Amino acid sequence: MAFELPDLPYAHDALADLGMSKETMEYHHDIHHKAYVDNGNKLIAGTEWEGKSIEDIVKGTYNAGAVAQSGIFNNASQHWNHTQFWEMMGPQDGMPGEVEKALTEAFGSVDKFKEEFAAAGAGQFGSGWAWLVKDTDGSLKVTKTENGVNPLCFGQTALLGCDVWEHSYYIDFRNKRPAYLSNFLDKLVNWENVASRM
Ligand code: MN3
Repeated sequence: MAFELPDLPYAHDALADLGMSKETMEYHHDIHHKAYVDNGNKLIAGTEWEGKSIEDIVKGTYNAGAVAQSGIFNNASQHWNHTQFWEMMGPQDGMPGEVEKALTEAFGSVDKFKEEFAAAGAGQFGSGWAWLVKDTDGSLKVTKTENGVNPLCFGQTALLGCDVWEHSYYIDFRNKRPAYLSNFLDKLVNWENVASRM
């Protein structure tokens, strides 16, 4: 099935008061994400990947250790990443007890989790993502990945992801990636969605 750009799960200006402006959403969703969808569809047409699920395409085209991943991988993974990212944000009602408990058990406290996640995102050199994942042994871990690489590549479940490509924060935070990350963790995360992924 061809890739399709999903609608945002909220209005373009829904997160503006929380630190992600309408302008960022218009560029990030309507232009950047759409480009991954369109380019992915062009590259996949006529190949063995046509008609395959996006998860199969991401896992099947990931080439561990490759400096530059294939065009199909890059576009498919970024389409998947952004689809998750939109769902992982939203006006929030606080953190469900089960998430607080799991983070406290794994990291010592919610604040310690946030410190580790923010450090991973700030420490990713160049473009990439910071993640909270459920690893193959069931444990929760914070990871960072370059470019479009994501937890699917390692058999992990993505519980939370933050896009640290400059296009995600430059309009609202300019070069201040750490400020973007702390705002993301404190105001933008839809913890109900994180709970549903656990
Ligand atoms: Mn992005």
